[in-house]
This record gives sequence, C-alpha cells and structure tokens, in this order.
Amino acid sequence: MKLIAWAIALAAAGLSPAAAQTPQAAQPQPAVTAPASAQPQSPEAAAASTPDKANPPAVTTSETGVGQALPEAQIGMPVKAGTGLQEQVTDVGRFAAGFHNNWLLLLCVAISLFVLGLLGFTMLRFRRGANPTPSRTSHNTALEVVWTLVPVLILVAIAIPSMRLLKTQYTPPPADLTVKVTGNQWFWTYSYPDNGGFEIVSNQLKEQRDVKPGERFRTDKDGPPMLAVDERMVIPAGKVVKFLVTSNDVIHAFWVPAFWSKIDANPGQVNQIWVKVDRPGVYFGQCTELCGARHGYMPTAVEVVSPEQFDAWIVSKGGTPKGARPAATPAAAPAAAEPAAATPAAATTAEAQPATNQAATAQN
Ligand SMILES: [Cu+2]
Repeated sequence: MKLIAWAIALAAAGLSPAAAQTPQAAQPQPAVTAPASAQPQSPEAAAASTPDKANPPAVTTSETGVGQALPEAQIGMPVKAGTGLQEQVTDVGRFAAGFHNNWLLLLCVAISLFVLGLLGFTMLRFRRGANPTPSRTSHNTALEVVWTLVPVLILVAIAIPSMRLLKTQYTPPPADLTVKVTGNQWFWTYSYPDNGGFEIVSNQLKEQRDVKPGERFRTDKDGPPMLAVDERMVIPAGKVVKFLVTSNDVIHAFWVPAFWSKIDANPGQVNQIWVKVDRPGVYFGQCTELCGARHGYMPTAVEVVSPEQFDAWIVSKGGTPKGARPAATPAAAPAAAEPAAATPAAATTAEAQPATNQAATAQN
C-alpha cells in the first residue's frame, strides 16, 4: 500500500508543473524603455525630482533607457507558490521546456499509471482468496520480447530529442557579442572584451533593514529580494551572446533559469554557453554550485535591451560599441571608464598593471 501511495504522490507531483505553466504565460511583459517615473522627460523634470543620493537607481541612465524598473511580477523571476520551469525566452529553452513538459512528464505519468494499474490488478486478481492454486508458468516468449522491446523504444524516443537538445545547446552559432563571466566569493563580475574590455562588478542588494544609513538598499524596482543586484549584466536582444564562464576562487555555476543553459564556473578553466534572447526584460538567476558561506547571496541579473540601447549603455560605461573605432588608444580607453585611474597615484601603477582584465588574460 505504501508503494501505491508513493506512486500516487509522485504522479500528482509530476502533473502539477504543466498546470502551473499556464498562468505565467499570461503575465504582462514590461516595455523596453523605463517608465516615466524612472526616466525624467525633461531637464526641468529631472531637476524637480530630488535625486535620492542615499539610494541611486540601478544603472542610472535616462539617456540609454537601461536600468529599467520592474513591475510587480514578470517572467525571468520566481513567482509565489510557483512550480515547474520558468517561461523560456530562448529557442533552446523553449525546445527543452517543451520536451520536458509535453513529452518526458507525460511519459513519466503514463508509465507510473501503467505500473500502478498493473500492481493493483495483480494484487486483486491473484490474491490467495481469488486464486488458490497459482500458475507454475515460468516463461512466455511473446511477453518477454514485448517487455524488452517496449522499454528500448521508449528510450530511443527519449534519446533522439535529447541528442538534438545537447547538440543545439553546445554548438554555438557565431557570436555577435562575448561576455566574460567570472564567479567570485560571493559576487559576479562581467567584462566585455568586444567593447574595450571594461568590467562591471555585480553585488546583491541588501534590504533596507540590513544597511547602514546612507548605503544603497534594494527597492522593488531593482527586483525581488535576494535576487536584485546593484549592477546588472546588460546584453542586446535578438543577438547571439556567448558567455565565457570562469572563476577567481572556487567552483561556482552560472545560471539564468529563463535562458535554460547552466554551466560551471571553474577556476583556471573557461567554459562556454550561448544565448539568444528574443524578449527584452530583466532575468534573474543565482549561483548554483555550493561555493561557501554566502553561496545563497550571489544572484545574477541580466537585463536584455534593444541593440541601440545596448550600444548607448556601452558608451555610458566608457566602452566602444562593436564596429565603432575606439575613441582613444586601448590603454587610455579604460582610464575613462575608471575615474580613479586618472589620479597621479594610480597613474604611476597603470604602466605596471595590465590596463584591463582582457589585457591581463592575454598577458597570462
Ligand atoms: Cu557561487
């Protein structure tokens, strides 16, 4: 009986994700540009609204439109009491989620119900009361062929789409943009080697109760608790983005559930995944490899914007949009991105130190 109860519980648990997928899809998508409240329309309006110095907005670029405020709930983040996979925003993710929801899950349920039915039937039909003299049959060739062949066919039917998924997931098309993702205890850094090699450091935003007066804290516009960060990775929509993933210390893992692909960030090794996100928005993830005491506090937030907004954001960070000629010499370009390097003390060390992470990687 215990077995039957387990089988029913498993079947019920297996059924719920598919049902839970539907309401998510109905949720509204935010517009690409930030709402008027987050984006002052005129200089007068900007001056009228006193900027909150203690808590500046995420990416602070009314010109670029990057750093969009978030509505209450959207795709790319967990939903309350949600089950199942997040709605996918890449082709690979949609294929994989469809494979899981519409094929593997149904197959699991069908096999579970079949075995459960067979068990029930056997227990009732062949119990001692109803079947006092048991059959002494020990072989049945037809039955043995069937119970070998059917599982083989089932496995083949699972293997073919699995191989297809693996192939698309790990055969990246030529990349439009490369972002180097580095795991650190306990934050992520993202650098843009195609755009001058500047780097952004992304830390989790603390709650208001956890910060000292004057420090920045999370608001609902930044994202949900535990997942919002001070600096989001920004990538363009509709472009093939290659992530080169590595680590500075221990093994981390980079994962944004709505993009599907997940990969380990290993020290001394570069792993690669790719995404092509077709829908602008902000997508959240977390480090998914137990990496130490604050493992649970190193979220990932990726903001997907239009290519034009992306170029504007690159410029606002002191980088060079792809195809544009660098405004200054490679050594001077990062200095513009980091005002601290302009001070005389920093300038003396600038010669000895590699100017960018990209340069440092090349040197090693
Ligand atoms: Cu980690």
